[in-house]
Amino acid sequence: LGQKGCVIWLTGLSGSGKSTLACKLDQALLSRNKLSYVLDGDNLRHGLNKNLDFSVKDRAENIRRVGEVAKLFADAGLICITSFISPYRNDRNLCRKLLPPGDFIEEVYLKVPLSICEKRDPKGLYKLARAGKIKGFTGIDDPYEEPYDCEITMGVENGTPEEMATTVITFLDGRGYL
Ligand code: GGZ
Repeated sequence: LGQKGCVIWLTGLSGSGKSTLACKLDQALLSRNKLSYVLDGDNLRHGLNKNLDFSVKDRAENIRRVGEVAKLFADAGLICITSFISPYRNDRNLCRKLLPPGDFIEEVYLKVPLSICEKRDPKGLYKLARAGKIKGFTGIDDPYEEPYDCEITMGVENGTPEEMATTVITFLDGRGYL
């Protein structure tokens, strides 16, 4: 296969652009004949994790399972892209420890201000959260803990999703994953 598995762990608020970046990364890797797979709320929270809600405890379990599944994909030699808010530093760090040293995880923080995410509000969820119709919404009445030491931090000033994907790909290339 000529490919070493790894995990690209995207983290950031709802509306920060994780799904869009995940999709662009997936396409960019495919065009380089690299096998990749995106794990996100659509394929995990609706299936394996459908018994989990957004409490602190269930978010931790959501992220733990995502980490374990991502590890399996990486073991299989794929580049696994995970797209979850993963708001708690401790949960993310536990996932980091699941992967053999040097094999993980390139943590990519989409640092987009709440005001911009809230303006985008693609699913209208921020509006519902502000109206008190969703409780414990990340950024509104639930915390997002910024990474201290992630590999890549990017925001709107770093260009289009395509350009951000190129940045991540260049980084992976430099790490010998491609
Ligand atoms: C945050 C919530 C919540 C609450 C539902 N808080 O924009 P979206 O819709 O697609 O992204 C959000 C998604 C977050 O799921 P994750 O599995 O990524 O979260 S975590 O990593 O914290 O486990 C949002 C929707 O689910 N959503 N309720 N209370 N986001």
